Amino acid sequence: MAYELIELDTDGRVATIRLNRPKALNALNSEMMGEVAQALADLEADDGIGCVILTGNEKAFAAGADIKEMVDGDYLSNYKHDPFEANHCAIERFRKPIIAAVSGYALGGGCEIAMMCDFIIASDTAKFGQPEINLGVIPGIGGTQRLARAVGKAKAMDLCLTGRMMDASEAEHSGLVARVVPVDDLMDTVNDAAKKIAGHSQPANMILKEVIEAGYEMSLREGIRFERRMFQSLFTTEDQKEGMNAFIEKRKPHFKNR
Ligand code: CO8
Repeated sequence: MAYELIELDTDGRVATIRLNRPKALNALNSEMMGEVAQALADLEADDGIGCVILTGNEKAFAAGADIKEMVDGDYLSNYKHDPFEANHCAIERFRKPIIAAVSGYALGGGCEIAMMCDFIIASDTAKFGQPEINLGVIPGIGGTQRLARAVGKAKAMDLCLTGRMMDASEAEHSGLVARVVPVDDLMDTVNDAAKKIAGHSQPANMILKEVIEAGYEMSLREGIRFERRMFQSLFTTEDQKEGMNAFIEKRKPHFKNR
């Protein structure tokens, strides 16, 4: 499928979705997020893809939801058609590993979609924030919830109530970001991580993601029990036999993703 506002590239088992509205700092409009949702649906169905990277450009991952598209919105049409739910939430529903590669601005909805990914690798030029309060609104696609879980209540309150930006170093120290690398190394670093992930057993990757995510909605005891059941379930896969036998035979595993 031809896309207008994103670029989709594949390299072996890794696919990269690049948000591509540079003049608007990749502001998230419905068309672009519809394309992201479509691309993710195709990549999820494609057994040849094991990991996805979501990125922007050097100046902006995304500077938020498109304010010009939102300005005339009204409650009833937002409620009835919920333009945010279907498209943006395709990222949080995506079942294969997805990494956000963030350089420049990740603000408002941009920060929120980065947080929907499994983890964020940022360049040292990245800036994160939830500045919606400056527009008379609040985060609307999970920012208040995911940010508080990632960085704790105090910093989430600080960021959301003041609308200030947080640099890459503060984001890493507060737990929002997994790694920070020099801007010129960002895509190589993320590609290396994505290739490594895509080379693992796909059922194990998907179950791992599901178990960690589920833990946020469960007690510790329930989470541990769920982890144990899912660990046991992986002994139904050929990949478990291959992975363990490869270790014993001192060779690299060749996972068949089943
Ligand atoms: N929406 C629409 N256009 C934008 C946005 C945006 N969020 N951000 C930047 N742009 C446009 C500007 O209007 C400008 O366009 P033009 O050249 O036509 O005037 C162009 O991008 C470049 O922007 P600036 O000239 O402002 O660039 P600067 O380098 O001076 O400033 C900033 C960069 C600081 C990032 C600044 O652009 C800015 O503050 N942007 C808005 C950030 C913001 O408030 N984001 C939150 C938006 S609300 C939100 O995300 C709600 C999420 C919940 C709902 C999810 C639904 C999708």
